[in-house]
Amino acid sequence: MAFETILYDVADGIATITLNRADKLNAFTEDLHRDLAAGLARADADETVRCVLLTGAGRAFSAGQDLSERAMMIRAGGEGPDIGDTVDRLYNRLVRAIRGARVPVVCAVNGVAAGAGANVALACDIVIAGHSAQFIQAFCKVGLVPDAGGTYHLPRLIGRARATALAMLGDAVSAEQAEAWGLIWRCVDDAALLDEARAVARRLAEGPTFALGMIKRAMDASGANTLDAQLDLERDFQQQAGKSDDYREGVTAFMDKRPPRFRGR
Ligand code: T3D
Repeated sequence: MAFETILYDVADGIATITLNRADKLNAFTEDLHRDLAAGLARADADETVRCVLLTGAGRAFSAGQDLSERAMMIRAGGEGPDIGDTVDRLYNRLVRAIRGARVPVVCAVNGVAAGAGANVALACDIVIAGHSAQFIQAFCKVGLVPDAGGTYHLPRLIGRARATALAMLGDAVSAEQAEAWGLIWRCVDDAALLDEARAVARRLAEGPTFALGMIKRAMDASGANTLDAQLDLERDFQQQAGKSDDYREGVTAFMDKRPPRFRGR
């Protein structure tokens, strides 16, 4: 299947997905959702893919929902759009696809990330942003509530006080501030963003994919689990990881004093 609104490329075990509606700041339409969902599914089904790198074309990562589509529906009169339906069908599916992905998802935030654009970025496993990037919970400015997992991830990442103020005021957070608050992993020079993100993606793609997938699931489970439940989960995951080829390779490589060659199994 050819994509109209994303670029999709696989090299060195990394599937790079680029949101490609630069003239509209990569705002989300039904078409972009369709292509992104298909791109993520393709990467998940391709066993040669051991990391996904998500970024945007042009000067923005994503300005969130395409409001021109919504404006047309509102102007047409009637009840207006049922955006609960689109959140359910499109944004929730997208965030579930990122969190449920078999492999780590790295996000390179190349410019402004607003509304659902910000929260899609924050749903990724490792987020790296260029200095010029900004994170804006723009929803309140159009009378909406943060979606795409914002009310889940924001308080967990930066605490309730900051999360609530950002959601209620809609102020922009610079990439530097985002790094200082722990909203993202790292803020880097704009010119170095893609190289830095690719370097992280390459390390992950050469890593123990099976264990990395379980690390992802363990981190997600910890938000709702008790310590006892989390200890049990760690036992179960460790049991499975301990049976992997990569564990054997890791221990053997350590004893041989050489770097491991993980095959992702
Ligand atoms: O509806 C549902 O399904 C519910 C789901 C909701 C999820 C959401 O994401 S709600 C929040 C939607 N997003 C926003 O409210 C953000 C709107 N955009 C902005 O606030 C600003 O554009 C930015 C802060 C992102 C960037 O500002 P700036 O000054 O760098 O650029 P600009 O001049 O505002 O935008 C450049 C162009 O992109 C402009 O088009 P033009 O005039 O050059 O033809 C602008 O209209 C367009 N654009 C920007 N954001 C959107 C957009 N077009 C459609 N939808 C957008 N979200």
